[in-house]
Amino acid sequence: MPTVYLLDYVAGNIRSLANAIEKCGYTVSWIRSPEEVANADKLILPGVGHFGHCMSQLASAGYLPAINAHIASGKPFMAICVGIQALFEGSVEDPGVPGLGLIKGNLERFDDKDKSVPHIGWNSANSGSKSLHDLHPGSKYYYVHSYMYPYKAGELEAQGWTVATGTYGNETFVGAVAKDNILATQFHPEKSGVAGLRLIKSFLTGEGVKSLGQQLSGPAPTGGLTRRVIACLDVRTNDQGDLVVTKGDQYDVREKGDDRGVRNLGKPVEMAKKYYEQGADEVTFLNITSFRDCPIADLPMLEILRRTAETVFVPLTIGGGIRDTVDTDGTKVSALEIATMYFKSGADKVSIGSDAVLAAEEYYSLGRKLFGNTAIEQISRAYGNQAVVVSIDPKRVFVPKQDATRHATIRTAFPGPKGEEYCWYACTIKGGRETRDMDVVELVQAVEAMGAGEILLNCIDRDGTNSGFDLELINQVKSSIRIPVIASSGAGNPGHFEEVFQKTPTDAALGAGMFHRGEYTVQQVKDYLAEKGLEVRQFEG
Ligand code: 1PR
Repeated sequence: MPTVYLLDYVAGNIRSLANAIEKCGYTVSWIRSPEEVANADKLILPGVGHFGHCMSQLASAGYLPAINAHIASGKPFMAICVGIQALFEGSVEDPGVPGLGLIKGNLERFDDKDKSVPHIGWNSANSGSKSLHDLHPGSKYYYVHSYMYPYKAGELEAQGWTVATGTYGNETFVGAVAKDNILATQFHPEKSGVAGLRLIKSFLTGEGVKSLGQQLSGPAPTGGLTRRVIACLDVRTNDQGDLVVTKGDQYDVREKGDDRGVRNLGKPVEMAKKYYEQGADEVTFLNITSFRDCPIADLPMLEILRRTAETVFVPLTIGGGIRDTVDTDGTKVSALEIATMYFKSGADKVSIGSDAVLAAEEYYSLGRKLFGNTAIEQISRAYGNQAVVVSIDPKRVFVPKQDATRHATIRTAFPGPKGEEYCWYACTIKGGRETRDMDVVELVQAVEAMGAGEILLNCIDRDGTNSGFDLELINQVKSSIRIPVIASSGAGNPGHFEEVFQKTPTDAALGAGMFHRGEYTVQQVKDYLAEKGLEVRQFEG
């Protein structure tokens, strides 16, 4: 099999890229020193995290002259995500740190006045009438970034680049560029399903370069960011010791009969693949009992992730047990080390639950000061804030008057048992077993300050009820922060997805039980949303 060389210079999920390359019929060889770059024919520069971190890692390890020499030799070169950013002169993310300067210009941050930042999800890479490798203007690609190069018609073209763009809110940005032997994408082709694999293959075979200038086929071009539909698998060990997908009713995952066994809805790897093939935009695994076990001992979970990443080419999130802990042999293990194990096994994001609440309590008790020592800060510093999700398990608390509590209340359209017209949402830990004196607004604002990139907003009252998402909760949280929110809990039919996208500004919506029980497929939800005029990614087989 022909070989592709991948630069192994940063932490992050590069396993998925290797899996995607192998899926295209190539072997991956890792480059671990600048001297080895000269051996490479086809070279790929993956990128995660900060622009400055990426450039300083490359510079201090002595890679920059070797990369420049590879590009100048005319051998194929591909750069991904922060990799494309490295081609520019610099970035406002880390002013003063120079890029490679192959493209004139400096990266800017998305404006978050009217939209969530980071920009996370499936968006276009539209090269107009020009063919850029095998990009299709009607396909969608997975982006996750806060910084971008704003597109100005004709500017990069005048430097000889073919450009594909995406649009987010009222900003049009550079999604991909190509020139001679160089292809660079702001999106992650290895996480962009079949459309992304097609692009990787086109780069590897060189056919894409030949097709430059040809007329394109495929779906017609459409608008910007799509509505993300996520399938979530709650995973735990059952009484027989097997890791199974389960699903609770208001977090109770045991059967209602006498034996009260753990509800077993299937095998995690197979179910994740099924949802990928139905068109899920992301798959999330929540290891729901790892708060009480040491996740280091949870090697089967790592194996599940590894096997899933071999066949599922959309983003994978893993949650459960991400906190500083002590291994079974007494060794201290940091949350960052646990997250690293997950990233190396194929996770793109980690999701933190209980530990985030405890960290937020400390943040407020210390007068809203941060010392860089929380799991959220450490993981986002190393892997970028887009890699850190905070999963929240709130419960409604009714109060008779708006000022009956110090917490952030809302007037509810669904009064409480004693006719209470106000409520607030209390945060819980340990899978809802313990309620804390902290409301959701306090929590999301604290974790946003710590560097979390996204909120997974569950709701214990709605979980497993099939009664629809808690729109009041979602609106309250969305109005408190700038980072994206995934609405979760209560989805029972495709109409609930339409409702949450129409009646709240949520960035994504997640379903579990209705998919696991086979009542609806992800495809049916997306078809329904498309019928109602909402932009979705159409699955390409
Ligand atoms: O606290 O960092 O160890 O993380 C534990 C994680 O496990 C948290 O993300 C927490 O939400 C989750 N978790 C803990 N216990 C349960 C449980 O169900 N007993 N599951 C649990 C949370 C919520 C969603 C669910 C949606 C949609 N499950 O994942 O999929 O509510 O369900 P639906 O569409 O069927 O209504 P830590």
